[in-house]
Amino acid sequence: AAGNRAVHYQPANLAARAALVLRDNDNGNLVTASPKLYPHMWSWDAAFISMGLAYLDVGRAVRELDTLLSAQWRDGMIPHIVFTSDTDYFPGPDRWGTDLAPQRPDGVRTSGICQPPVHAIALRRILETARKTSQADAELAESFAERAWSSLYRWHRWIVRHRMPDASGLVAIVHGWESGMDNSPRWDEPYAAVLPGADLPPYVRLDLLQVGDPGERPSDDEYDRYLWLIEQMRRADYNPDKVVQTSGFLVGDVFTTALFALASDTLAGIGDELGAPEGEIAELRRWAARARAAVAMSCHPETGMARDRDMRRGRWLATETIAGFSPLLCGGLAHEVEQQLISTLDSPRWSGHPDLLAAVPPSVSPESEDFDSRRYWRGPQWPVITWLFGWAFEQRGWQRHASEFRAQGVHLVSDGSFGEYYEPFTGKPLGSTNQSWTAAVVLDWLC
Ligand code: 9WN
Repeated sequence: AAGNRAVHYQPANLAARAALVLRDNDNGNLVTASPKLYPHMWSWDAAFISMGLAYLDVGRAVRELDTLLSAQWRDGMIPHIVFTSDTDYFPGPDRWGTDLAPQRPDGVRTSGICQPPVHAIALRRILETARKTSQADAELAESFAERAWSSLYRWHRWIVRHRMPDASGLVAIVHGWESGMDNSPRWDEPYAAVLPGADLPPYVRLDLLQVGDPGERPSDDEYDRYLWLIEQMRRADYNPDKVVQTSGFLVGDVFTTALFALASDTLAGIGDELGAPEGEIAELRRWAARARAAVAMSCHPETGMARDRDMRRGRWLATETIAGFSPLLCGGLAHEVEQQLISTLDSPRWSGHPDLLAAVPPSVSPESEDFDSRRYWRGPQWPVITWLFGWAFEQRGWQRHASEFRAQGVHLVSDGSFGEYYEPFTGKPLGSTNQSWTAAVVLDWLC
């Protein structure tokens, strides 16, 4: 049925199929991000996946986050990939070469960068789900939360200590992969300044063997830059401060900053319930306030859209992408400015575009000259991103908007293929099918 828009699953059947995707991708202690393209655990995928697993088995959801946290680096960083023994993904652990980094975790191989900090959001969701099912589930989730809280606090503290290097207050990333939106036009300008050295060791891309059309993935030129940045980090021994000093790519990521604000407040709230140390809870709230202010400060004076910042060159990056709506995730704007941003999101330039199959925001506006309807983060719609905005809207009391996003998100995925991302006009699933985080958000939408 994959990709056949004539097929349309009813909610109960769609949820059942989503559960099967998670079961099929489960290797016992981790659910791989997808069956073939991504045969390992990814950090922010794992957060969404655990939230989906909670609807099936709270113990299994907890095990997923336990697996991720057992790969946390000694300094607090949660790495972006936890590797299984599968060798079909490139770059694998040998190419990352993190085995020599002094802060690496014992007994598991990981990449050497991170991804957006959405884990506290997943923990909140797991607690809510577990409390609705049974007393035993609630106790299981709560005892996990007690165990995990300080690990998540250390993760947020790592971001503050090592990734807020300038006065903008934005969270810095040292690789486009850290944003989770790898080849977004957001990064075109900073990547143009990354010039791969002649001593970049040769490599063979494996991702192109898994997708039918290379036009759905980043280009070779982009991959050279991705690999060159890894080379630079290896040479800095993955020392976090040295990496920030030496990386050819250092960008204040406004979307990650908004998620950091949202997740820090969420973690503080969980901390209140658990009786976590008051000083640490207060710190989380201060970090959230600072990040929220940084997101608001980044907004373009005319369009109101939030901007990333090239920290190497001290320049705002005003490309028109979904990240421009970051302030809606975490708040912090004056009421009228926020209303204007919501109108832009709903307008024909974005979710209200008349040609969209489902009225959820694409990764890049179809009206932008950067838009490419099939290429990864340069135009397609990503169900997880819709989920994030919907969840944030619910927290902010915008129930109507949240349920519209949920209904339209379900419409997008109702073909039952669980695409990684979707062509916005036809709804064709692109990249991988049976992508775990897509299945997870579907469970959250429907259960
Ligand atoms: C690189 C796993 C990950 C997601 C990212 C998505 C993609 C990897 C890749 O897949 O990135 O990290 O090889 O393309 O961009 O958001 O976490 O699903």
